[in-house]
Amino acid sequence: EASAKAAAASANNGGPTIFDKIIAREIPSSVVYEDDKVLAFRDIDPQAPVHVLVIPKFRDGLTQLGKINCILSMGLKALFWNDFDDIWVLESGADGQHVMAEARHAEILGHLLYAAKLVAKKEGIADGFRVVINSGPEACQSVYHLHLHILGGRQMKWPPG
Ligand code: DGP
Repeated sequence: EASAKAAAASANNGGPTIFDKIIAREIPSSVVYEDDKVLAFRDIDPQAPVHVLVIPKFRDGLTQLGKINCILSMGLKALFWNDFDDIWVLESGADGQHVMAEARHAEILGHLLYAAKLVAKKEGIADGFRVVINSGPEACQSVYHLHLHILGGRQMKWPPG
């Protein structure tokens, strides 16, 4: 457990993550759902028959073309939401440890949960599924780019480990 915690802590260097490469299609993933704000893809290390991650696409690690596409798809909203780096604090705060949502993130946070439901429906698990956010080393977060885990297709237990 200590080593899992250490690995999780050292994973957080505040820089771009593997998920940036997934968004940019620099590394392949099995995409389940995508829209202008979020991307959902299968976890590489599934903990249930269905294990999908949903992540926000807006962040500094986007390619230039990705950023232009974001601005085009968001339209005027992008002008008010003018700093793509803002989303960074969703993934890794100044102290590098916590999800630090602020009021302006409410829309994307809500959209992530909405997308989670769409994924659950698409995957045939809408009758019973779990949504998890691991936040910080004590939760063994290993990738510091905000992501929702959607787990289902088996009987879940509580409490989680
Ligand atoms: P967390 O512990 O909450 O930070 O979960 C990160 C998840 O990301 C973990 O379940 C494994 C998954 N993951 C890590 N690298 C990759 C990758 O390259 N591709 C995919 N599809 N999933 C990955």
